Amino acid sequence: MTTPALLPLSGRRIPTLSPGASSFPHHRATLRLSEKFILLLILSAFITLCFGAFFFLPDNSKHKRFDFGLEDVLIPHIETEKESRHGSRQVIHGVGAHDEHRHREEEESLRDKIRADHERALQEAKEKLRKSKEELKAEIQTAKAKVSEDLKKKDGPKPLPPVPMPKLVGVNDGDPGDPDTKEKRDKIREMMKHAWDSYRQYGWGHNELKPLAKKGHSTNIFGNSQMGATIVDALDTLYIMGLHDEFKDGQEWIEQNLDFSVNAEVSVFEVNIRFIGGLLAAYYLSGQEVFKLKAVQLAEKLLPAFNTPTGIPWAMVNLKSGVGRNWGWASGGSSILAEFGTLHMEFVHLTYLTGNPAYYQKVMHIRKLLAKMDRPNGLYPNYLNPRTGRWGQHHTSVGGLGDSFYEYLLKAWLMSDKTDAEARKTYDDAIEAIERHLIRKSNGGLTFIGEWKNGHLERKMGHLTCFAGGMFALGADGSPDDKAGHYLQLGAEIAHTCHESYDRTVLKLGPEAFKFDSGLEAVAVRQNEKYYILRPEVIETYWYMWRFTHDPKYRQWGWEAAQAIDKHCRVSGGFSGVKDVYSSNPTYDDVQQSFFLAETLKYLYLLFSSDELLPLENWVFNTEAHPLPVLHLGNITLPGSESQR
Ligand code: DMJ
Repeated sequence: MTTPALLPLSGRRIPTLSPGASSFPHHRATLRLSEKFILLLILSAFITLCFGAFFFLPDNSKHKRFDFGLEDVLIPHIETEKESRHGSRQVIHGVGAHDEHRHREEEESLRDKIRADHERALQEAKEKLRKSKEELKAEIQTAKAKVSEDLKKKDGPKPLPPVPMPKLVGVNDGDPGDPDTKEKRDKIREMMKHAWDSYRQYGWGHNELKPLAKKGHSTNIFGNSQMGATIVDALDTLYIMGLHDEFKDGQEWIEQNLDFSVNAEVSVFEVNIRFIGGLLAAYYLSGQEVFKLKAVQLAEKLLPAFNTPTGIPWAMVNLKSGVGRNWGWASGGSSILAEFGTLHMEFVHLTYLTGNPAYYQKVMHIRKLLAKMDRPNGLYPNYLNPRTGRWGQHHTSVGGLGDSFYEYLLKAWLMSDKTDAEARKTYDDAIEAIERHLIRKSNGGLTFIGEWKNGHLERKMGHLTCFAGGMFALGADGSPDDKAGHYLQLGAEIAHTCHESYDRTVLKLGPEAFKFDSGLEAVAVRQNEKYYILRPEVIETYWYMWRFTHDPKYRQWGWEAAQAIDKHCRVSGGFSGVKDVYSSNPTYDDVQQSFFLAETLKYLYLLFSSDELLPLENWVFNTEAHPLPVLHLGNITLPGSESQR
């Protein structure tokens, strides 16, 4: 197994992997499929060779072909060649010394070509031999799926069917009214301008920006692609802030440059939440068709990731070949709960917009499979093996690796206009188990959510986990046994704890993870947990709490965070993460994360806007803060849903 180099990216920990590393046992019996595949390859190499020999080997055969009466086809070609070389129409009769020399050269180059073809075929066969059984299987499955897809597409891409646009309420200015709040909101818009303009100037088209080096940046979640992640992620924030020129600029780039036929291995989860979510939100807000089309084109490229024995998707997929695989560090090559469990919102919208049942069916299949599985203590482990359908290590987290799975259960219910009762029930049951096993109060009275590891509770909470305060508040209404007040209170307690994690630092910015152990409360202990990378979760919770309570402290806390970001993370080339929030002289990590524009600045802007802007009764924010409208499906049946079959 490879050792993960854990990079602080988004919700997930992304390792550096040695490609092809596999812990798969190569038993004789299990190799049958790949043996067949290899035999097939060798056979095809041999056929290529014969084919080459037949067509390219040399003069005798050519002369014979003249005798067979193909002159009509070939001679005019030779004449034309002659004509162009010598400027006269001569037919070749007889072979002079010069011609003989030329023939020998041609023969020589044909032989070289055949040799090269042969070597290439052998090389390909060798490469196949190096692949694991799992990779070969995935390739075969993908190739099969591609053939059937191509057959279906024979008569070209079909235009998307027109569907009724969901009711779009609250796409307005959201003027907060009072001048002080308005001033704060203007400041947030100015920060967005600075982040965008810097990216526009130094990183345009790259996924992200290095604000100190003033050049483009990309992480391995986007493979080696240049897919303009920041543009796509930022679009809806630009739109709601009224930055229309910037929005247009982004739209133009997308129209002209965003191409998914790239040989890049990307994270299915990240591409879904940032790109598909971002494009869908931009489509709904602006009504521009291009965003919908691009979202659908991209979604098609993700579908091969679901070609696994269980239908639980791979974590990564190559956009060109469709070959998928998992991170080696993820409990023996498992898929990750927060990744395969964070597709539902976008995929339901894709089926709604395209009429293609595949998206809906894929995510419902995941839900059904999970429903059938045993859960230790009612908890969902973070890892699931897509080959065996069994849980990996029994680690449970409401932070990284688990977080947005729970979020999407609740949001599936909200997005269905509260008709998806199954999603709501699954959410309620999961939260009940989380409360019982993971939520505790520290000696100092701070409520925290720990992590379940190796049979005990680790008293540590991640910055990522802080989103849960907002989730509890959002789920309060509709909770069983009339526990709405309880969940709103729980949301408030988590918001308070997370604010403490900011307040107990020098920079007034929160660390990546903080402990509740041996007298230490809400502070990071390990050096590699002291960084802040422009993450949104704490501000996200302030915003939800503000919407549900209108307690002014949430605006105050949000403003403290905004000021701290502007003071400590702003540089001339954009905004950067910092490596130690407990140091008065921190160093920068030199990355302007795309989620800073998609989420952190959007939540801040909404915090200082009126509730009329994107009301929560009509919009559900995906985990990357891209707003998607509630689908009033009461009288619409999604293709592929139970009632259709
Ligand atoms: C974002 O990409 C999403 O919010 C994701 O769900 C987890 N975290 C990052 C930002 O921290």
